[in-house]
Amino acid sequence: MVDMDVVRVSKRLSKVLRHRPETIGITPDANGWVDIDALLVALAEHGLSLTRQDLDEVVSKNDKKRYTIDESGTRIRAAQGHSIEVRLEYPATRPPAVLYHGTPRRNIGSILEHGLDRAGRHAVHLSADLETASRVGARRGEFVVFVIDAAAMARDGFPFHRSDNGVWLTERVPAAYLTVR
Ligand code: HQG
Repeated sequence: MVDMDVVRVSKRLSKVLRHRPETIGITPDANGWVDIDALLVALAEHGLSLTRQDLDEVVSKNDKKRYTIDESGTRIRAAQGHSIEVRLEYPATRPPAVLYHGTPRRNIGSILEHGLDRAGRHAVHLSADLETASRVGARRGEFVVFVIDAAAMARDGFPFHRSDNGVWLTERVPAAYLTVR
């Protein structure tokens, strides 16, 4: 597959596995998994014909490793980023002392006042390194990076989870644990 198609297919997968599975008539299970054979049939019925090999290529070439195929090789899900209700069931994991979150500059005031909330996704997404957080922020233009005192949050009992693709997830970040970098 050419790179452009890999990106195009990935965007479609993101839509159906994270946000709108009903657009191709599939229903992920409670943990977000979808049977791969059924997914390929549903995609083909909705205008995207793909072989299993194509799918494996999209998954392995994906720049952020957005999709996970289970150990049996029969099911796929998005590693994070869902807006559909999902239980990802990553184990609670002790975070690094500091985590980062990049966001458009216009959000500063609101975030300093209210903290970070999930905003429609199933969790707040945090990055272990500044570069990744900057890239996330830069998607929407001028941005700032918040530094999160994850050690203090963990100490205060906030659970953290690390997704299969290395994104740190937590339910919310109260303003007290945030500073602008
Ligand atoms: C903001 C992409 C005002 C928050 C990225 C963010 C990431 C607030 C936006 C992944 C707020 C939600 C997730 C508050 C949060 N006031 N704004 N109180 N609390 N926000 O896209 O973290 O390519 O749902 O700062 O690379 O930007 O899709 O989250 O700007 O990894 O795989 O509300 O999505 O990955 O936006 O991005 P998003 P995000 P993919």
